[in-house]
Amino acid sequence: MTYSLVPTAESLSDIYSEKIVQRGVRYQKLVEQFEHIYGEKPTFIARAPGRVNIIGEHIDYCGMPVFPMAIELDTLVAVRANSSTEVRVSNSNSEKYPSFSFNYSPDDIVFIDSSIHSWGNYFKCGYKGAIESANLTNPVGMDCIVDGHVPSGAGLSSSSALVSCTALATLKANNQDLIQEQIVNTAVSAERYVGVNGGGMDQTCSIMAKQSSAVFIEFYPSLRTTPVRFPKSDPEIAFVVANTFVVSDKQVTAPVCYNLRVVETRIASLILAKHLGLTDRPKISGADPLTMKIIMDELFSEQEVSGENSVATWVERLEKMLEITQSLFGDHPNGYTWEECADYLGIPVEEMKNKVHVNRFPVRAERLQLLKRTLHVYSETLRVVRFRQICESSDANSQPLIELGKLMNESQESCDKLFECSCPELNELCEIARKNGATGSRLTGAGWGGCTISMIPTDKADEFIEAVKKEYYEKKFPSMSEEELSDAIFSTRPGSGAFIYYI
Ligand code: NG1
Ligand code: MG
Repeated sequence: MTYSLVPTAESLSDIYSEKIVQRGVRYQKLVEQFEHIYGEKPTFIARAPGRVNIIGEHIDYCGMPVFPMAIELDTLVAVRANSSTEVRVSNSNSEKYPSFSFNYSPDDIVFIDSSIHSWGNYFKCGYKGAIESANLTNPVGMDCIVDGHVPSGAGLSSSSALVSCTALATLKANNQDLIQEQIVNTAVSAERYVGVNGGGMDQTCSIMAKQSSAVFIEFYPSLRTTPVRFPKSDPEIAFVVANTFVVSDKQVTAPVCYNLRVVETRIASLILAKHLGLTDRPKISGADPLTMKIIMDELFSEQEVSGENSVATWVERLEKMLEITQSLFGDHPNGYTWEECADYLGIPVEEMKNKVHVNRFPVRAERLQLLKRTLHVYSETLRVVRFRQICESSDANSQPLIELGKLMNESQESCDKLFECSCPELNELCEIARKNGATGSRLTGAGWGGCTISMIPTDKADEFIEAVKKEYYEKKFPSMSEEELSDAIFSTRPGSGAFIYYI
């Protein structure tokens, strides 16, 4: 399937339905602003949404499936090709996000200084990724205005919305029709230019999500997305996002947080492969990166299974991996030194570091917590698979709000205790949410700050929001305005994926 460069029927109905007034005004305003700055109308507006992860945290880069949904908040990039080689970029909020411009040059195709934290880096990532993946040697110049409505630093993937949107816009401006998967891959590797060794969940969700559904995303052996609807329940299921206002800047903390977690899971995978005698298998020796999903698939590759993707198969394999993890790493509850890991692998520390790309994504740590991280990855995957199963089962006696909520709570516990990516404020907000009727509440996105997502019966959502405002926000931020509060905590439903809107 080629990526639809005109709005799909779904996105069209999305534009022209209840949201028409609101969206119409926003698009119109952006067009006028564009004309004011550049003297002509844009030719199209690319749009990509933020996302919230419902369950499956920090396992995308381990090759494991995740379960996010696109949110209705999105980023727009209005574009017109110009006749120069210059790319000029403004922002609708120019006070906070100053304009910049750059020139395409074949030798130095857009320099991104990841040590400087600037919004423009995300635009440049998307641009650079698009130029490289389409092999463009003579790209058109572009005039652009960015209009972002996804709150930043909150775990809602404002960054990936911008990177995906810019990649899409750049490809479109250069008349490139790539298939959806290529656009996803472009956006995923593009975002790594800011120095975070991210997985592919956010960009995949932003580009491929379908209206009214969450997305079950599988990464290995190949990218596959399955739209999944939340189960009917009485009362219906609602989701509320709440921001802790602990700003976790992944790019700044990467060496001791995000990138370190990636390295810990990669080293654990190398050791697992050796322990299980799999190192000579071509799929293992040739894998870069070697992930926990590859290990699991290889270990069971010779086993006869009834259905590769049946829930029973997933559960059986994951439970076995949890047992192996416990017996392999269980006698080191406080972690390993770099030397201990390298000794086990029989290679020098430097060689091991190179294998897990510490040179490109530097990390700092005395000890590597292989037991805790691996237990999290395999158990979180089990929760993702069960979550999907509950969504898709039509058992009239089930209580999806309770069962799904329980999995979300277990995920939070694991993120906190095993993956250590929560923080006191996230834990507090989850507690407050549960006390006030959420059946499940957990951090969403990378963590260490940012937002929680809570599952709540629809008929309790308003009451719930009021209670959390009182118990969290009024205590911590007494001077917060009503408007700020409505950005801090809001209910959300699955929105549609990226599209291009022609002017
Ligand atoms: P955030 O920090 O919320 O954008 C990150 C990664 C995801 C995933 C989650 C944790 C990027 C672009 N995103 O999300 O791939 O690993 O953390 O589940 O790096
Ligand atoms: Mg992000």
